[in-house]
Amino acid sequence: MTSTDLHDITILAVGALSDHAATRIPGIFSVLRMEKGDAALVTPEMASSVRGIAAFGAVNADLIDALPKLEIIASFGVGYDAVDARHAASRGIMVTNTPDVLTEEVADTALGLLINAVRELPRAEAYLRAGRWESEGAYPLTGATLRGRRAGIFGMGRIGQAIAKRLEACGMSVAYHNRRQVDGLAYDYHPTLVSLAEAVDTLISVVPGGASTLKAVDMTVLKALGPKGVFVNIGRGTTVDEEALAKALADGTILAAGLDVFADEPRVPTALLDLPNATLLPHVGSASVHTRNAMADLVADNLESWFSKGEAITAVPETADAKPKAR
Ligand code: NAP
Ligand code: 8YV
Repeated sequence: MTSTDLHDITILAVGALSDHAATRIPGIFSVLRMEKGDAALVTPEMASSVRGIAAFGAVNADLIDALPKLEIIASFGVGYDAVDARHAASRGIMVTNTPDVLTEEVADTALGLLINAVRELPRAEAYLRAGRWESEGAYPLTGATLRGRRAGIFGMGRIGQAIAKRLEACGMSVAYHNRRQVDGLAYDYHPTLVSLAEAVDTLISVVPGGASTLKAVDMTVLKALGPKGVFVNIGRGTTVDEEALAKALADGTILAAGLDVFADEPRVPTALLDLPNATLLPHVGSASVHTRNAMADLVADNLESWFSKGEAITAVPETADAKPKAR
C-alpha cells in the first residue's frame, strides 16, 4: 500500500498524545481523537471507519466491541495491562506494545530511586533548600549505604536485566524471581518471591501488572525483606499491597522505599505521602523526550507496518497469531 493509501485509513488516538505522536501519526493516517477510552464516546463516524487504535490510555472490551472494523491496537508503553489483550485476541485483533526502546531509561530511573531511598538524596536537597545546612550544619550521615547490599529483582525481563547490570556495577550481588528461570543467566534464581526476599535486603519490583502479580508484594514478603530492607517499585503499583507497605515503612518492618508507580495513579495514598522514608516519583520511569519519542515512533511504525505489510513489529504474546482481515 502506498503512503497516500495509508491516509485513507482511520486511526483512533485514545488519550493524551505527546507532541511527537500528535505530529507523526496524523502524518501517516487519518486520525480521530478520543480523550479517554470509553465506548460511550464512540461516534457513528468512528464505528464505521476506525481500523486501528493508537492507545495512549486504557482500551477495554466495550471499546473494542464498539469498533467493528478494528484490526490493531498499538499501545504506547511496554506494559499493556490497561489494554484488554485477551479480548482483542478472541476477536482476532492485533495488540502491540513498545518494548526495548525504553529499557535503559527505566533502568536508570530504578537506580536513581534506589540511591535516593538508600542515601536520602531528596531529603538532603530539601535540607539545603530550607537553609538548614547554613543554620544547623551538615546533613546527618545516612544509616544506609549501597555497600554490601544484596539485591533481588522481581521480574528479570528486559528492564530487570538492565537494572541488574547497573547494580553489579555498584558492587551489589544480584538474585531474582520469575515464574521461569532465565536460560543462560548466572544470577541466583529463587522459585518464590518470599524466598528471594529472605535472601536479599534490597527488593526491586519490575513485573507487569495484572492478575498474576496483584498485591504480590505483601506483608509476608516485606517481613522477609527485613528491617534493613529497601523496596523499589518501577513496575506497576498494583503489584504491591500499598497498605501493608505503608505500615511496614512506618513501623520499621523495612527501612525505606522508592516508588515510581502506584495502584490508583495519579492518586497516591496519604499513608505513603506522609512517610519520610518513602521517596516518590510520578511515574516518570520512561519520561524523557528521547525515550517517549522512540515509544511514539514504535506505535506509529507498528500501525504503518500492519497496514502496509500485514505484519506487526512488536506483537504482544496474546495476539502473536492475529492476521490482517481480508478486505
Ligand atoms: P518483560 O521483559 O516482559 O519482563 C517481565 C518479567 O516479569 C519477565 O521476566 C517475567 O518472567 C516476569 N513475570 C511476569 N509475570 C510474573 C509473575 N506473575 N511472577 C513472577 N514473575 C513474573 O517486560 P519489561 O520490558 O522488563 O517490562 C516490565 C514491566 O515494567 C512492564 O510490564 C511495565 O509494567 C513496567 N514498566 C514501568 C515503567 C515505568 O515508567 N515505571 C516503564 C516501563 C515498564 P516470567 O514470565 O518467567 O514470569
Ligand atoms: C509509560 C510504562 O509511562 O511502558 C510502560 O509500561 O509504564 C511507561 O513507559 C506509560 O506506558 C505511558 O503512559
